Amino acid sequence: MLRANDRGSATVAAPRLYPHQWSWDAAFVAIGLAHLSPERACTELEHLLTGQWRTGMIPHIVYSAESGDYFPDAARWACADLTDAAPGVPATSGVTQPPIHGIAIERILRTPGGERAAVRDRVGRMWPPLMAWHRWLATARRSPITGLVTIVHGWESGMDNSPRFDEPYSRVKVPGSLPAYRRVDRDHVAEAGERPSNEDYDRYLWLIEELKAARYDDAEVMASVSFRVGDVFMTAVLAAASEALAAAGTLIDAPAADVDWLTAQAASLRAAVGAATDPATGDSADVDERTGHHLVAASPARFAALLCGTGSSETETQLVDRFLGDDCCGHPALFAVGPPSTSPASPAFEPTRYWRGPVWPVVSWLFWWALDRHGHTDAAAQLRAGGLSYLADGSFAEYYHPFTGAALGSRDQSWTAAVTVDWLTPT
Ligand code: 9WN
Repeated sequence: MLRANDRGSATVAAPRLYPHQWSWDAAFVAIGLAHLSPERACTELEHLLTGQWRTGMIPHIVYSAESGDYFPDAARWACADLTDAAPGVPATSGVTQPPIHGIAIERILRTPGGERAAVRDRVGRMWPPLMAWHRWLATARRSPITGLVTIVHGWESGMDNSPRFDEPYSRVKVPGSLPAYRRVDRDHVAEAGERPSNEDYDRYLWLIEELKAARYDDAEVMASVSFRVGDVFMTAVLAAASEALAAAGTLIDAPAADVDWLTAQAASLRAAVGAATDPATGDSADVDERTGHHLVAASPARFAALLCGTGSSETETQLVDRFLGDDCCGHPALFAVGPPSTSPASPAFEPTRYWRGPVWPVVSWLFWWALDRHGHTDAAAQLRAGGLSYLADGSFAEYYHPFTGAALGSRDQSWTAAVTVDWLTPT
């Protein structure tokens, strides 16, 4: 399936619904491809980097000139028309996505074949752009108040319509001047209840207009866009990826100053996640940077501290128990162990709607990876077994019904296939 979605040097996120390259999808795809060919895994990330902005931002979509059937298309973003920071070719979107790439880079190097000189050389050539990416996140996007990575669009979180963002989105007012658009996504997912609502989409599209008005200038965007959230999940992912990239750096003899900077960043990001975590419950909360409100939501982002580690084995063991408990992966009605995108115990839970209930295999994979890395091997084994139960139907769906295990959303989703390859390959 991954080969069927391969367009030569990039893999489409899904053949019908997502016919372009997405940023965090590409990182997961590279993790899967590494088992088939570490060189092809490098190609995937190199292609993504052709879309990198001069600022260092890796955009969330790198558009392919051949397949246009996705909205918003490149013309709607108009990035290269509005800023010199964006490349003209390939065309890209104007927002970013979770920085999983450092994790992919370390895994490529540690997968059999990753030690080959040709692979190390290619990672070495990607090193400066990857450093620029991490430095951009650290400078343009870290809140001086909370230390969290700030997102300016729900799409940046990767969990677009999660209840995490209900409150900040309620403050995004869509004027009548929103340019008309047609939802192409609904051509590919017949069930309206599996996708975000039309009201959500109006807000998504209005935020693009605000970003365009700011000409995608980082400082102007921070000052003017009406959605700004300190994202605790993204912050924890960046901490974990910074640490993984530092480890990769030592494998390829990258400059020591870069490795030290990444290690220090990881520590400071972990501290920011710690500061956003309630010591009584262990829940981490996003922060609405416009109001200072802590946004407590029953999504797996609550367990962000598990992704980057807490630094205390006692706290972490308690948090693992809660993560595997009734309110998350171990809810008694679940088809198999896995973090539902919203807890069934929450009033916001909708079992089939996108990030408001279904289980997403890539999220299970990410927590599995982190738990395994931090020595919680039994918990990790439960997540892997549960994840594979959802995947056993062979549809490689985008997400799954948490109670029945039925495939939902897009089919033949590349990142779903990629994590399956990774889970099934003996190490
Ligand atoms: C918008 C590609 C992407 C994922 C996101 C997921 C979904 C896009 C959409 O698909 O988002 O970026 O059109 O709904 O939410 O996490 O990267 O698979």
